[in-house]
Amino acid sequence: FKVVSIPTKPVEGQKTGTSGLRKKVKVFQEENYLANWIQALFNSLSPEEYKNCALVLGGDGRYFNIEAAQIIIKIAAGNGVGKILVGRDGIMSTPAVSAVIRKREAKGGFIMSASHNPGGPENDWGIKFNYSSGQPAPEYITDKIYENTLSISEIKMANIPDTNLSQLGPVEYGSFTVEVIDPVSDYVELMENIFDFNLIKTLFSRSDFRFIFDAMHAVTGAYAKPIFVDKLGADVGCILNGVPLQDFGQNHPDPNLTYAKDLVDIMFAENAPDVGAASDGDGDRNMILGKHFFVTPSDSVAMIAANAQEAIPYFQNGPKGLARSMPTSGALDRVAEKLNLPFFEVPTGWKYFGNLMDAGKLSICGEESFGTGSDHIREKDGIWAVLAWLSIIAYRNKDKKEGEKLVSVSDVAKEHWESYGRNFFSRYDYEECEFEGANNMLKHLRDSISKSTPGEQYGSHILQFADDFSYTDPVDGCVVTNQGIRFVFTDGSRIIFRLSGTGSAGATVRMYIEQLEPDVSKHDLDAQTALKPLIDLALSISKMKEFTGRETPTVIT
Ligand code: VG1
Ligand code: CO
Repeated sequence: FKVVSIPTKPVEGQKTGTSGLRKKVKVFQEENYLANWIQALFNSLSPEEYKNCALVLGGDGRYFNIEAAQIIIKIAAGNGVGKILVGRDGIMSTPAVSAVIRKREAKGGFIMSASHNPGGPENDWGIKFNYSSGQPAPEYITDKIYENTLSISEIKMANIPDTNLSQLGPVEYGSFTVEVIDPVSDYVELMENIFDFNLIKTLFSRSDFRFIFDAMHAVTGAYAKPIFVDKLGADVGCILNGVPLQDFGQNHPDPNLTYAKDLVDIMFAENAPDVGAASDGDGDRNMILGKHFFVTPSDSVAMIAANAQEAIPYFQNGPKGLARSMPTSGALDRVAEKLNLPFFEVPTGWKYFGNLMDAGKLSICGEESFGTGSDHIREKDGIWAVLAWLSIIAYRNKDKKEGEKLVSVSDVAKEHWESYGRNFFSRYDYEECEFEGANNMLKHLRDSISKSTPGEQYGSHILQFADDFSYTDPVDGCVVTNQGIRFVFTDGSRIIFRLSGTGSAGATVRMYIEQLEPDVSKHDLDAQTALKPLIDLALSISKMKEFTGRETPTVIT
């Protein structure tokens, strides 16, 4: 095949955020917009990182993925890539891409997804690049890509025909091969090696246990039936919204109390199932519900960590270390302390966990934003988290006879709070605010932290310190700054503010509130009630309303 050189000019604004480049579909459809970024990426890697090597390509099934896949394949061929392993119909979840990169020793992979952002012609599209151990590209690579987007002048594209993405198997063009692979099988095999599938199968076979999974018309629709139904024997009716759609059925494919409303209604109805779960657009997030019970993600990772060794074969020698993102609650810290494990607090975004895992310092980690995972891959993993909870419930009930009362999700959670205390947690999102107001609010907060002094009284709390979080990677020494403004109090409560790095319009302000409650008699309080005074304090410290003009948040979790 021939390589055609296409002249091009730089376009503004191609800097990646917390997780890849996300814009409206219409922006990506502008001439050379995607092609420029992909070429800039190749310009940022050294030739040995891609020439004659394999790269993986997958996506969450959203609108524009099929066109985008063809562009990416041709530019990869034009730059001398040896092989592209692409998921059938362009489908592959984020965790599965990470798994396939690792298993097939590819040098990296592309994920066509804007994750939990809505899809369709009027909504969002996105692209992420993952590196050779399957982790999101580190900042020095994404910075380089951005620099190269500012000076790009040429796109190298192979003049090969469009690939039939529905036809499994390899197609060769001289030195370049594009192979359409089953997006599910490598991933399922990995899950079977991590969990005791027979244990979960026994739970599913009980007449007194019911499970429900909401794929939100997103990518886990492709994984749910092969895993929950075909392998584990669940009833096929347990899968809601199981067909991936280009517009996710016009919903936000975001598994939280606001956007996974169908599932929440079912789980809080009178005759609710025992375990309910959902995953997001690209399959890396998860929400776990018990009957009439919501497991807040910060608790979920702590509870998985506390139960992992006994319930999950992969962790039979105990986890090596635990980690969470900075705004995630301190529930996990207490587990690390009790199990005497190394513990790390990293900035928001999964890319910071990878180095710790590669260095053998970290096994289980999570984020408050419905992300949970382990070192089996280098991404957060929605289905993994669901299987982890199913394993815990299955293990706790393995000796229970039919009809005997089962240990429920809420029993596991309440027992956990009893021994560790409960970290009440809530996040308020103010989506699509004006940039100016949001930035001024952050400026005001930076100003307040510089004037604050430890020991000061804030409501009923005493300030331990206030800062703008920065992180030094203990493995490679890289430093990142300005990762979120935090007010940390002596009683373990925290108030945190940061701006989102994943939106495609305006500025999204996130406010995180946490308070530790050791008193068991208060554990049954609703989080919003328990946190009310601290929330009011946070709103007044930040002058939220004054700066953003918002009376109420758009999403509360
Ligand atoms: C959000 C979450 C963050 C998560 C990121 C990507 O980022 O807060 O914890 O890692 O999304 O998740 P931000 O910058 O908007 O707060 V996903 O499922 O979009 O890959
Ligand atoms: Co996601």
